[in-house]
Amino acid sequence: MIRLASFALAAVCAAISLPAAAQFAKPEDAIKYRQSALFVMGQHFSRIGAMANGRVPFDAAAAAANADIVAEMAKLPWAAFGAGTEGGKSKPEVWKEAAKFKEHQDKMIAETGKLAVAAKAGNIDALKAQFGATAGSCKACHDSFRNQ
Ligand code: ASC
Repeated sequence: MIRLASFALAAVCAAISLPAAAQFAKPEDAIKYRQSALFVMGQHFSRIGAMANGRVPFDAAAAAANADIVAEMAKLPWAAFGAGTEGGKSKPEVWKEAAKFKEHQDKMIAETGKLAVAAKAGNIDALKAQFGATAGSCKACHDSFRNQ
């Protein structure tokens, strides 16, 4: 039993310390994973956008719940851009300009964190402003790193 438990622990530790690319069985899985994470994030972000743009009535609790999901999802895609996972809509610059790509990731994670804070303030104007700043961080990265 102890031996089984220590084997399981060793396997978990190895999984955590492996390079990100090795966490996906194949490159297509990494591409699907990052596209899925960005899709889910986009769905919840657009629900906030609908409120920010006045297409649906402002609902503070819904905005806060959606913004929390956006902020969590924003952390996920990046581990799936490892070496050997070129493809999808990604431009080669993702791998050629890794430092710049990382700056965009960090900026987007920071903006979505601020969006979650703004959404909890229950103030539509603060939400609108931070929705715009967050969308700007999405767009800036897409302009340089995503094929349309
Ligand atoms: C969205 C969404 C994006 C961004 C981007 C901002 O709602 O899905 O990718 O905003 O369009 O320009």
